Amino acid sequence: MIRLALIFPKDYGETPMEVAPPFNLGYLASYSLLYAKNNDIPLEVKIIDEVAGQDVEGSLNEFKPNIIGITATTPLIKRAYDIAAYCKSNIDAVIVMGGPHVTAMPEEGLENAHVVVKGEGELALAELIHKYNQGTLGKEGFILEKPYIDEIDEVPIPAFHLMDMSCYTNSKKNVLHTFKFASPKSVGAALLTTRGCPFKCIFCHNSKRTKPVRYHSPQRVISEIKYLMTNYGVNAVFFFDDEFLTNRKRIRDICSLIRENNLNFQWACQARADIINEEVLLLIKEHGCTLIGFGFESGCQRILNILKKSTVTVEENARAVELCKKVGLKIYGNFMLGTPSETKEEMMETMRFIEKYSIDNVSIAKTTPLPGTTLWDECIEKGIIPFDLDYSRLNLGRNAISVCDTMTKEEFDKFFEETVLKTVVTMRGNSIKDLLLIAVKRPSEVIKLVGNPQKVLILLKFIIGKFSTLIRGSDS
Ligand code: B12
Ligand code: SF4
Repeated sequence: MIRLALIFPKDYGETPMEVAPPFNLGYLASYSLLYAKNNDIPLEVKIIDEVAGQDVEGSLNEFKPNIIGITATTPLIKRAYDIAAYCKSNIDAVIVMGGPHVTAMPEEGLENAHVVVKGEGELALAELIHKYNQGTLGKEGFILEKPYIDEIDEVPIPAFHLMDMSCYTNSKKNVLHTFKFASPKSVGAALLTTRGCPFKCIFCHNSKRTKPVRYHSPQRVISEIKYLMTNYGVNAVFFFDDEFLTNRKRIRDICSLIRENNLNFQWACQARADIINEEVLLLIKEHGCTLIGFGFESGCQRILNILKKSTVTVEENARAVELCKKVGLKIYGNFMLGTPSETKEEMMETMRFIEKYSIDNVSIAKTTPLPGTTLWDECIEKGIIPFDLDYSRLNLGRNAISVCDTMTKEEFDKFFEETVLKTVVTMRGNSIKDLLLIAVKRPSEVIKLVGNPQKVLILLKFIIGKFSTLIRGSDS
C-alpha cells in the first residue's frame, strides 16, 4: 500500500484566512485515488489541514506516508518549508511541493523538497505515484511540469470525505461570516467551478497565465452542490471562482438546473463589473444569489488602467453597484491602495468611490506584488521589493509590505490604517455585533479614535444610524 499525505500549512503570522476546505488538496486526492484505482495501485490518502487545527507532525508520525505533498501560497511558504525540513529529518518519504508559490519560484522550492511540481498538479502527482509504485521515484531532486487538463470534469469532486467538513461548515471564520451572504445560522461551504479567467490584471495569478479558461459543466456543478447539501447539510454556497459569471450560457444552464432540481440554497459569487447586466443579475437573484464580490480595485481611472490593463472603467464599476442595488443584490467590493506611482489624491478617489456608492462590505488591501504576477516582475525591476523580503508579509493583511512610492513608508502606513479603519467602521454591512468585535479586537485603534473628535463623530453618526435601522426592523 502506498500512503500519500497531503498537507495544507498554516502560517506563523497574521494572514487573514477564511477557514475553507483545501480545494487543491481535495482535487489532488480525488484524482490520485481515481488514477490508482484505474491502474490497480493500492493507495491510501490522508489530508492534513493545519488551518483546520490538525496536528501535522503528529498525523505524519501516525500515518507514516511514503509520499508527502505540501501546498503553499506565498504567505504560508515559510511554514511549508519548515514542514518539509521536519519531514526530511524525521520521515523516510519523498517530499513533493506544489502550489502558487513554488510554481513561481521552483528553484527555491527545490532547495527544500525532493520534487517541485509547477502548475496544475493532478497529472504530475499521478506520474509520481506511478513511479513510486514501480520503485523508480528517487530523492535526487527535480522539477516536474505536466500539461493542463483540458476537460476539468475529468477531475472528480474534491475528496471532501477525507476532510473534517464540520470544521469548515461550523467555523466562525468561514465564507458565510466573511461575506455575510446568508443568515449566520446557515450551513456555509465554498466551491470552485472553473479554472482561470479570461483577463490578466497585473496583480493576479492570471496575469501570466498561459492556459485557457476551463469550466466544469453545469451538470457537474449541480452534482457538487447536491453532494454538499446531502452529505453536510449545506444550504449556502460561495463560489470562489475567479470570475463566475463570464460564461453566460453556462450560468443560464446552471440556473435552469437549480430550478429543475428544486435546489433551495443561497449563494454568492465573484464577477467583473463590466460583464454583468440587469438580465443576468435578475436571473441569478431569482435562483438564490444574494451577493456578488467585485474586484473594483480603484476609484481612479489612471490606476485602474494600470491594474486592470484598461479593461474596465470607474463608470462601469459604478454602474455595476447601481445595477446590483436596483435588483437587490448585496455587494462585496475589493479595493487596493498604494500601487506604485499612485498619489494620495488618487487613493482618496477610491475612498470617495466607496463612500459615494455606499457599498455593503468592502475589503481594502495594500497593493501587494505576489510572486508569479506581472506586478511582482515590475516591482523587482524597479527595485521596490526589499532584498530580505519576509514572504509572510505578502499576505494582503494589515502588516503587508507596501510598494507605494509616492509617500514614505510611515506616511503610507498611517494613511492606510486611518482610511481603512474609517471605512470598516462605517460599512453598511456591519452589524452592531461587528462593531463591538472591531472594538474588542482592535482596542488600540478605538482609543486612537477617541482622540480624534472628527472620527468619533463619524462613529456616533454611524451607530445612531444602525440603531434607528434596527428599531425600524429592516436591517439585515
Ligand atoms: C480559494 C482561494 C483562497 C481560499 C483558500 C481556501 C483553501 N483552504 O484552499 C481563501 C479565501 C482562504 C484564500 C485566502 C488567501 N489567498 Co487565495 N485563492 C483562492 C483561489 C481563488 C482558489 C485556490 C484553488 O483552490 N484553486 C484551484 C486549484 C485547482 O488550483 P491551485 O490552488 O493552484 O492548485 C493546483 C496547483 O497549484 C497544484 N498544487 C497546489 N498545491 C499542490 C501541492 C502538491 C503536492 C502538488 C503536487 C501540486 C499542487 O495542483 C493543484 C491542482 O491542479 C486562488 C486563485 C485561483 N483561482 O487559483 C487564490 C490564491 C491561491 N490566493 C492567493 C492569496 C494571495 C491569498 C491570500 C494571501 C490573500 C487573498 N485573500 O487573496 C489569502 C491567504 C491565503 C493563505 N493563507 O494561504 C493567491 C496566491 C498567490 C501566491 N503567489 O501565493 C491566489 C493565487 C490568488 C491571487 N491573488 O492571485 N484563498
Ligand atoms: S483580478 Fe479578476 S478579472 Fe483580473 S485576471 Fe484576476 S480573476 Fe481575472
